Amino acid sequence: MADSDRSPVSVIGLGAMGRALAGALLDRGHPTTVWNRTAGRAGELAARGATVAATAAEAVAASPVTVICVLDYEAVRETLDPVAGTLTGRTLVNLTNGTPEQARTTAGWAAGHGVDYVDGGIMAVPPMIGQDGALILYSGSQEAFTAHERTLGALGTATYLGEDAGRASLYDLALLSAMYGMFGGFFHAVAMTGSEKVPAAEFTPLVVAWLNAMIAGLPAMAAALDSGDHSADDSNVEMQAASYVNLLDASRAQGVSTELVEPMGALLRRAVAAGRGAGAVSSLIDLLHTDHA
Ligand code: FVH
Repeated sequence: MADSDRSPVSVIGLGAMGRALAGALLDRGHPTTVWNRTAGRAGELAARGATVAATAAEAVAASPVTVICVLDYEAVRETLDPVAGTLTGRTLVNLTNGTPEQARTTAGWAAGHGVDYVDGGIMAVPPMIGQDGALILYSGSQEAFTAHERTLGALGTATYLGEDAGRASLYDLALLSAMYGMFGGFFHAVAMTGSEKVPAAEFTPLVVAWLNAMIAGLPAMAAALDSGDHSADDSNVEMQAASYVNLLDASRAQGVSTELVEPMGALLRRAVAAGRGAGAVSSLIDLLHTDHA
């Protein structure tokens, strides 16, 4: 069926994210069929016009495209293995968080059953779904993505990353690692100032301003990473390794655990020991690459 503003869609998984996805589809006028392992989670969606399927097979049969968003890939396979025959000839969009390897394996499983497969990574929290600010990364079958692009646009800004089904999940997890790094730094910073009773709300505007200033430097750092030229810099690794010791010592003295910030200190020390002290901090990434598992 050609994609239109009102193509029917089925949504499997009605956790916080699945409910938001189904809600966004209903908002755009898509006939939406929903199913969840545990009954009773579709009440509000049903009141808004969703059809509640009695089984996963019934949900899959109701639409040319099924979106699944459950806890993990084990739950995906547990749910979809028994309905693979019903999925044949239809499109499966899997927005469950997982690894690139899991995405590629699932793409292989889908191909084996004649299912068009698109994997995805949601860079948004449930209240953002349906808005342009919700970035959703997709990879896998280009034909299927293009066929359903308008429908997927109901969920957020759809960005297609290529035929490799694992690519969306690689980007998703990489972006999450950047987010967790930021959270870790923020938590540690607030713990330090909190050790002297500074309210987090008072200190946080400074954190935001400082991080924004540092974020502005990321494109230049990316250029250094791509070119491999880590020479031109005013803040070399040796200087940063020396001042990092103060960060660790002060944290301990303030009664703050250093568990979130130790790894960067260790990497700086390793870089100095490897003779990289004169280079820019972007050179640290060279030390992170290990062979693929
Ligand atoms: N919520 C968020 O902020 C993030 C944003 C980015 C994307 N993630 C990923 O989305 C997936 C679903 O997350 P969620 O927030 O909907 O999670 P829950 O509210 O905990 O709901 C989990 C649903 O998964 C179903 N489920 C769990 N195990 C199974 C299974 N073995 N078979 C079938 N379904 C299963 C569960 O069903 P039930 O417990 O109600 O029966 C919920 O529908 C996830 O990958 C996030 O990383 C969300």
